[in-house]
Amino acid sequence: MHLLITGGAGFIGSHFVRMTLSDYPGDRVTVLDKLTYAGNLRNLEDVADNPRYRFVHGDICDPTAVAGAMEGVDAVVNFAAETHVDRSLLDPASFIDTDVKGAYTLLEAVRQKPSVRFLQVSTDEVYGSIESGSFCETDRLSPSSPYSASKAGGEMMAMAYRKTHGVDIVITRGSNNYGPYQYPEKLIPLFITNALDDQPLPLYGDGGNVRDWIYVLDHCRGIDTALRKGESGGIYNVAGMNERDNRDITYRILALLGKDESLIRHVEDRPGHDRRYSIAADRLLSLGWAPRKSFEEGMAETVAWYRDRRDWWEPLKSGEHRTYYTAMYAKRLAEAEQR
Ligand code: NAD
Ligand code: TDX
Repeated sequence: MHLLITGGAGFIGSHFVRMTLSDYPGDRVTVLDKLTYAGNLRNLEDVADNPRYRFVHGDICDPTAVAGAMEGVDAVVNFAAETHVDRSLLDPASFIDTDVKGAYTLLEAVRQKPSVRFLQVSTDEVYGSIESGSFCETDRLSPSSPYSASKAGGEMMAMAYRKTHGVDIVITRGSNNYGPYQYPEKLIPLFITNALDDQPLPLYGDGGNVRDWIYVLDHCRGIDTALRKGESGGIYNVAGMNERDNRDITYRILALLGKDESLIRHVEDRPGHDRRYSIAADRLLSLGWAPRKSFEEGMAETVAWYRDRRDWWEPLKSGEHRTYYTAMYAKRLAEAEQR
């Protein structure tokens, strides 16, 4: 199989590229990536010389770049997206462009090639918050942020192209990922790298928000199962079955690094902050997938990776991230210091 992996230079996409090349020796991979602040060719260094891998620098909103990258492919796996909820509060326009218009542009191209399967990588955030129990795939979507609304829009576009044009689409909705190569703006890598530098950990609100955490490779294997075994038009939740509140995550990181709880700062909450995410993965489990990595092992490995790979994250934190971090946290951290 020849796969077009959009957003393959990002966190999850780069793991998916590595997994595909290693698990399927007959497969080829083309990556199409715009290399935004979150895209990083260093994430793909170890496959750069693989003759079954090709990189195309381009935007999924650009029909010409998409047509070129799609030459000869059997399936498209769309990871490309703007992905950070906090940034979607500061600048929603880029989310609507990539997460909705980008999906539409890819679907227009796939529509010309009836044998190509299109997998839209989506998120549990499209369901919104749930107080108790877990969402299943037939539940109503109720996104809370411009990010999750844009992701829901991308899904809707995929469903419309199936109904209207018969495009072979599959959708996955994954839980919160963690692992190596995650950009240091998301909770886990931000807190690990801040703690390594003895910088404050800005915990939103009371820290009681719950997320279902999945190790990145388990998510990739779930997407791969849906791609290869899922039914056309199928939607598959990819759950970690591992719910934790943000306080638990924070204390775990501090304990693994031997750092003091005094680094924690309770800062002003994220507007529209979803209290709890929870999804049931029965459909995907019935296809033979299950998460393999325990949270204890995955977190220990992830913390060790960031401890050993300052060469990877220090340049990111001193670049564009510094401007973003100041805009996002300076006021909140100053207020927290005054309390
Ligand atoms: P990421 O932010 O690390 O990477 C996104 C990648 O997409 C980057 O390489 C970036 O350069 C690329 N990109 C952005 N806009 C583009 C465009 N217009 N054209 C081409 N490339 C573009 O994201 P991630 O955390 O790896 O998430 C990947 C996908 O998985 C996203 O679709 C996201 O919504 C979904 N997802 C993420 C999580 C999570 O916890 N991170 C959970 C569930 C689903
Ligand atoms: O500094 C912080 N302090 C804090 O308390 C940050 C960055 C986050 N948080 C909280 C907010 C959330 O309750 O931690 C939790 C996780 O936050 P994020 O890492 O920003 O993830 P989340 O908002 O849950 O969204 C993620 O999961 C689903 C990804 O960013 C999405 O791309 C994915 O679709």
